[in-house]
Amino acid sequence: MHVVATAGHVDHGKSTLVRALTGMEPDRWSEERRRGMTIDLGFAWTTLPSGETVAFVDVPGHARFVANMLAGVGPVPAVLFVVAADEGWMPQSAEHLAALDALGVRHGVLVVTRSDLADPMAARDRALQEIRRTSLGEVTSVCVSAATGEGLDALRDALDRLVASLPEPDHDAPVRLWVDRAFTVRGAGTVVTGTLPAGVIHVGDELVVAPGGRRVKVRALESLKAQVDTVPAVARVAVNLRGVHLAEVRRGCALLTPDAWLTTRVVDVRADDELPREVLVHVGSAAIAARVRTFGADTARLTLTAPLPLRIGERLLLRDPGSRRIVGATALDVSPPALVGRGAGALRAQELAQMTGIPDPAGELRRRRLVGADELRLMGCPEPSNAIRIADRWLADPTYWANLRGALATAVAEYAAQRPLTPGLPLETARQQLRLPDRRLVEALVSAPLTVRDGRIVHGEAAPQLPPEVARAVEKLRRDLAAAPFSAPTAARLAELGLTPQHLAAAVRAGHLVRVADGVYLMHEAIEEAVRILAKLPQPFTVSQARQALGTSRRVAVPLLEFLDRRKLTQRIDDVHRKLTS
Ligand SMILES: Nc1nc2c(ncn2[C@@H]2O[C@H](COP(=O)(O)OP(=O)(O)O)[C@@H](O)[C@H]2O)c(=O)[nH]1
Ligand SMILES: [Mg+2]
Repeated sequence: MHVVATAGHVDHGKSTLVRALTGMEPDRWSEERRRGMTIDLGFAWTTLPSGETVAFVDVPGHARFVANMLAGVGPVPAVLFVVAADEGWMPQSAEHLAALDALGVRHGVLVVTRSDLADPMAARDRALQEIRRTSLGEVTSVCVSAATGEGLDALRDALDRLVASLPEPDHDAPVRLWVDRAFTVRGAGTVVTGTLPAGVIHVGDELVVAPGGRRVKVRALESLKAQVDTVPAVARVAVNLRGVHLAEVRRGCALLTPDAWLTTRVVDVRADDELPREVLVHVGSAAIAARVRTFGADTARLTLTAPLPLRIGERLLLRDPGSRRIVGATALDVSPPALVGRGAGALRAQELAQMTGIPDPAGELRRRRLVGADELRLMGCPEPSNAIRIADRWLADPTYWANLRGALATAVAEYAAQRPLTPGLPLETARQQLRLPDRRLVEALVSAPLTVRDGRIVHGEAAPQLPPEVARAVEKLRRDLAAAPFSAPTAARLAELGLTPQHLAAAVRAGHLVRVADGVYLMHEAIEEAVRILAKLPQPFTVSQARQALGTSRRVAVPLLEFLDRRKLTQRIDDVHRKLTS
C-alpha cells in the first residue's frame, strides 16, 4: 500500500478529487458535511491501474485548521498538491507548500482542479514555478475536472508513476506510529489510527505509548477496514489496543517499538531560516510548544514542553503561532549536553556548526567521551568502530579512557600517601573522584600494576585465591567482625571455623584481614575506626581508657595499641600513657 496526502488552498477541490478517485467519502463529520468544508483529516483509498493500492489522507485547506493539516501530512512521504484553475495560487497554497518543504517531502503530483471553470495553464505554471523551489522539485502536473471526469485517468496514471518512484520502506526499522485519531469501539476498547511509515506491526506485539511510556498490546489490526494479522509499512492502520484507556492516547501520541526510541525534551537543530523565541514543533502528528535558544548563524536549542521520540537527522517543522511563519529544521542532536557556565553556548555553537544531521559515530563519542551504548543506538547513531566497550553497557572515547587511566593511577597514589594504613583506594571513592556513573567503569580502568583486592584498588599482584572452604570460613569471620569490629576472634572460634595459622596468613596476604599480633586478627576498617575513636579521648590516654573507648578486652587493646605504635599512629609517652601522633 502507498499513502498520499492532499494539500492546497481551501475549496480548491481536494476532497472532491479524492471522492472522484476513490468513490469514497473522505469528509467524515456531520459538521464538515453541513459546512461543506474539511475540518479534520479524511481517509479513503482506491486501486490504481497497476493494481497498487493507494490511500489518501485528505487534509483541510482552511487557514484555521493548519495544525490538523500538519498532523495528516507529517508522517506521509508523498503529496497530491491541488490548485484550482479558476483561483490559482492562494495563501494556503503557499502555506501548505512551505510546510511540505519544511518537512522535506520529495514526492508529489500537481493537480490543477476545476479545469472546466477556467483555463488551467496559468495556475499550473505558477504552481510549478513555486513547487520547483522546494524539496518537491520538478513534479508531474495533471489538469482535471471532477465535474466532467476530464483528466482523471491521466491522474491515475500519474499516481501510478508516483507510487512506483517512492523509496522502499524499511521493514526492519522500529515502529513509530503517530496517532492521528483515537476512539473507542464498543466491545473492542481503544482504537488508534495512523500512517505507518516504516517497520511492521503484528497482532500480539507489545508497544509503548509516548509520551508516558505505558506498555500496550496490539489486540487486533485493521488496514483499509479489513482485519489483518500483520501490517507492513507503508500503510494506513487502525490498532486496537489492550491496556490503555482512551484518555491516555490522542493525536500527537506515538506507538513505539519498546526500547528502540529515545524520547527527549531538548533537541539541537539546524534551522532553514531565522527562528522566533517560541515555536510550535510539528513532527509526525504531534505539535509541541518549545522555547528557542539560538546559537550560531543557523543553529538553535529547542526546549520542548513535552517529550518527543526523535532521532538525529529528523526533519522538524517549526511554526510561529503568531505570524504563521513556517521554518524547517534538521535535528542535529537529540540528547544534547546541558549548558553550564560561561562560554558553554559558544562552545556548543562551534560543535553544532560541524554537525550535519547524518550521525557521526566517532564524533558523537569524542564529544560525549562516555555514553551508554543503547543511548547512541536510540539516537540513530551506529556504534563507533574506535569505541572502548565496557561491561556491555558503556562506550568510551579512547583518548578520554587513556586520560582516565592516568587520573586513576594518580588518585591511587595520593590516597596511599594520605592514608598509609588503609590498603588501597575503595572502588566507590575512585568512582566519585573520577565522576563516573558506574563502578564497573572503575574496575575496567584498573590494570597492572594496579589490581582490585577486596573492593579496593592496590598496587601489586592480584589477590591470591583462597580455597573455597577457607574463603567461606574467612567470610564468616569477617561477618563476626563487621558486627563487633574490635572483638578479635578467639582461638576457640578460629578452631571452630577450621582456620589454621597458614589459612589466616593467606587471608592476610589476600587483604581480607589484618594481623595485629600473633592470634589477633581484625579488619582494615577496624584500624581506621580505632584511630578515629582514640582521637576523641583526652590526650594522652591510658590503655584502660583506650580499652573502654573501643569496647574491647586487654587481649585485643594491648596488641592493637602496640600495632599502632609500630605504624607511628600512636606514640608512647611513659609506661601508662600514649597519645595520637599529629
Ligand atoms: N466545477 C467544478 N467544481 C469543483 C471541481 N472540484 C471541486 N469543485 C467544487 O469546489 C468546491 C470545493 O471543493 P472541495 O473538494 O470541498 O475543496 P477542498 O476544500 O479543497 O476539499 C465544491 O463546491 C466542489 O463541488 C471541479 O473539478 N469542477
Ligand atoms: Mg476538503
